[in-house]
Amino acid sequence: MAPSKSDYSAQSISVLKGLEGVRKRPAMYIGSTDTRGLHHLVWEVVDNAVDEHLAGHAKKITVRLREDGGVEVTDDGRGIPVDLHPTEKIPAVEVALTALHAGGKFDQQAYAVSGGLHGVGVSVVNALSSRTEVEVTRGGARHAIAFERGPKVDDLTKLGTAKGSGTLVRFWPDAEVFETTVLDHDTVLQRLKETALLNAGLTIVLADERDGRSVTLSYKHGLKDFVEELLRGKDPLVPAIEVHDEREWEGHPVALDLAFTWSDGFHDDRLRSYVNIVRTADGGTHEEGFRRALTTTLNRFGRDTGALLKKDPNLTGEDVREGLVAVVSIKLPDPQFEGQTKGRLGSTVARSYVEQVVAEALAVWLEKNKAKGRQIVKRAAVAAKARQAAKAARELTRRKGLLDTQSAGLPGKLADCTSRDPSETELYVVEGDSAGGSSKAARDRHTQAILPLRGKVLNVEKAQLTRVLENAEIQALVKAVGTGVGEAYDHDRLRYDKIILMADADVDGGHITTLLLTFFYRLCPKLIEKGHLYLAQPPLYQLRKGSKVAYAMSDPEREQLLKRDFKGVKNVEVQRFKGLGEMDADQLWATTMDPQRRTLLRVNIEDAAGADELFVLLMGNQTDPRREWIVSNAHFAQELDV
Ligand code: 0RA
Repeated sequence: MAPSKSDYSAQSISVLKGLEGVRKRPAMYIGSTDTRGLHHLVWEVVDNAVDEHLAGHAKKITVRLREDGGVEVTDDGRGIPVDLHPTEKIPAVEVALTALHAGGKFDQQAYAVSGGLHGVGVSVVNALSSRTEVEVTRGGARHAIAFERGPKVDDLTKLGTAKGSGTLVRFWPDAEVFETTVLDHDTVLQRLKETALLNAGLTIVLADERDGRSVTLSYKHGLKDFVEELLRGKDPLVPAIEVHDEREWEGHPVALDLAFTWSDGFHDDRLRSYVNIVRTADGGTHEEGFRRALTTTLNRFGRDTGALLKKDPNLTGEDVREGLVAVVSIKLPDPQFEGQTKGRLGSTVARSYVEQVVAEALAVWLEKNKAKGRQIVKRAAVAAKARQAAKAARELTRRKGLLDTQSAGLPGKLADCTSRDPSETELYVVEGDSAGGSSKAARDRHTQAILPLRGKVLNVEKAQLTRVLENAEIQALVKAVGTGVGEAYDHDRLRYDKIILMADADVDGGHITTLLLTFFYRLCPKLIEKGHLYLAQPPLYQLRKGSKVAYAMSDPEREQLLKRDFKGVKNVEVQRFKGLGEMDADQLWATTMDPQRRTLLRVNIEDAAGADELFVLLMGNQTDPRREWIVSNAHFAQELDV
């Protein structure tokens, strides 16, 4: 039978007063009583089991979400001690469940490096649960004890003999406390996955008995696997660089686990940081140390090896973080958290420690991987240039209130179409005056407008968007399109359904297309996002025998046509078009402009990450013909038969 309250010693009464306090002000202990606070209970119990893993014992943790709303967390660690607590004279497991911050587990010195310092304690979970049951297997026997809303309701009893060791905590979050007691599968899964990734060799099972879903999470390579996850299928520039360190720093036992690389797949950074296995969503001193080390070490390496030229400015933190994917996990005793959600590490020891260790390790890695290192530095330098150009272009747009179309009429060079229904119209942006001439002759003048741009004028240095905007050709383009650019962009003013860039399939044509795409991407990305920007696909070859004519976009296609459509035919006349200007109006119509027969590539920004990749690519020393980079960026330009 459960003892009545009067059975408790004076000490125990004060202990229970503590738990009453938790019930009165739950938010002080778990942040809130909404769904976040609810999930906090699970993290608390799981973190205790993870600590047992970090102490070198538990290998497997099972989290069961029960049909009746309860949660069960099992580990195969040593088991919470069941012997009598020396001063309290009650079983240690009872102390752990009823005393706020009780027991040796929470002794900072003993668990300095193995985490476990963050928790508010499993007693808080007990206080906020309608019922909590704990089963401990230890010393050849299985024991059980139970609590309700804090106080013990069943004394510790031996259930029988049992092999092995471990702890089971089963609790039912209290509906009197929480706004909701329904746990979210995905939220739990994500957190457990993160925990498994940070603890190589630990197996975590999530068994959701409410719908039968069961997931086993186990990662061999830990942080390397984590970086792999964060890459989400994008290729890394180099295999993840790993750093593992454990030492005494300014009198504190500290440890660092780190894995990082870069990817062209995106242009923000994907940096995750942790302190004692707890996520620091707002960063803090450990992240600062890491970033400083990256910036100073890469700048030094860049200067020493000439990857950074004399005229290049130093790389900034932002530059070296472009495309960075990193997981920083540190352990230190008594970490100080700051900010409203306590998501930022404030402890200053972490900054100098991480900076020092990363700077050393990265310098060693760079020494061994010089070519890759230069590539990393060069990439950051490109990012810097792109950023400067974009900033300058934005400022210019703002300064001039530039290019909002109300201010001026249509450009003189525009051969507009007669239709005023923007849903059926197309604007061909054509490089060169001669191509402009043949396309004007070829077009369907009801729906197709032609704007010739003079290539030479346009062929300005790529990274200089500012100069592009001052360019008369580009200003004509903006006026024809109608939307304005930058902050003045107004999608409803778009004058054509399709803006089609038509350039020669050679290096110069590629340059111009690259420039125009960069321009659209930076100054009217909406137009791309909404699917209005296209690339025409003029052919490279015409094959003819008598009245039989075929066109090929590439050398392989030409060979294929010769083998298939002209099989056995002698003396096929093969004409290579050096540029659009070499095609007559009929040829241009048949191959590139007739909506029934042409192929257009729709410029398609699938997601922001892909766009960033494109931008870096465009801003780099990318000089290949358009066709080549489109092929290698298939997610950007999608083939479409229109
Ligand atoms: C205190 C001391 C020892 C283990 C634990 C607590 C412990 C706590 C939890 C919570 C969930 N699972 C757990 N497993 C172990 C060490 C006792 C010893 O020296 O054997």
